[in-house]
Amino acid sequence: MVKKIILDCDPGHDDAIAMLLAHGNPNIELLAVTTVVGNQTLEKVTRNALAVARIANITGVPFAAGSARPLIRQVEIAPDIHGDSGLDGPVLPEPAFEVDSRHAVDLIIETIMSHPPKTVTIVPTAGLTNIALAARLEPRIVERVKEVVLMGGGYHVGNWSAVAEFNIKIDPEAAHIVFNEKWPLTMVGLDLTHQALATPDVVEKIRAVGTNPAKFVLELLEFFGTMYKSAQGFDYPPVHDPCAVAYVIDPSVMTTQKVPVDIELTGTLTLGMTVADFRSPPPADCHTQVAVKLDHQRFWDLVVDALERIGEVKI
Ligand code: PIR
Ligand code: CA
Repeated sequence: MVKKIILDCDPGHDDAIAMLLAHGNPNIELLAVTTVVGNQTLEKVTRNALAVARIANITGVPFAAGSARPLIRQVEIAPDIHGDSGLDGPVLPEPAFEVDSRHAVDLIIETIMSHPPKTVTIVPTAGLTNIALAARLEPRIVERVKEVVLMGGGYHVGNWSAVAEFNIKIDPEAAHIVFNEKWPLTMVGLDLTHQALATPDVVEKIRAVGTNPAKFVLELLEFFGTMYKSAQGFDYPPVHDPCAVAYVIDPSVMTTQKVPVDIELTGTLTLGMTVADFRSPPPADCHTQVAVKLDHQRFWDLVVDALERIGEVKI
């Protein structure tokens, strides 16, 4: 069955690969791409999203810019990992089309409300500002969406503090809203995405595809790998965001566990922590689950398959 998704992102190297996976996989219909401040400023990540659209020949999908700052906190960006442009490494083409005139939050709401109930999945791969605002502006979306599958958080380690992950930590109040609404929510956190390493065998498979979009991915991975090595000591970079898309394509690519998750808003050491309660059994009304174990081979096969289907795109 084809899954309809809205991708809310901050490209971002791994966000760009998430876009390519969503576009190239035949079981995904990309309804909209929305952007939010995160890895870089809203202006930069939006420009990057349009550049990726051109590289992969994504047409006929509305792209809209959203929140330029978090709900309460000051803007925090991640140039140490994503560079000054937010997508350093490859040379980016000029966008082939313009952003939609609507605000991302309006586009998210209109997209969900104009489709039948329980048919649209929201896939956030960035801070949750837009999604929180959408839930507050049009509360009926909470009942209406099929599910929320997000990259963010982690029940074991952080990457923006000892215990907090970037996408949650940059707008913890928005994350609190999103995790506490009663929609089915899957947290694809660092516990899972740190298994999605772009190992040398993966890089070789992508190289073998031999197209321009595949070359773009190689250039992204090369920059991302170098930065991840110097900033966080990883031998190979973890490619977070496409994991959330992969779960929507085929949930059996990872194992999950049903547990309540809430967001820490007042801890002095733990602000933005995704506190997961692994006590058994989970409460009957538990609407959240966390991703636990990735099938590395099948995950990367999905990415390579998407690139093969996208094929050559001449710019
Ligand atoms: C990745 C990100 C931010 C900071 C670092 N150090 C690494 C971005 C990725 O785009 C992903 O969505 C998430 N935030 C991982 O924390
Ligand atoms: Ca991201």
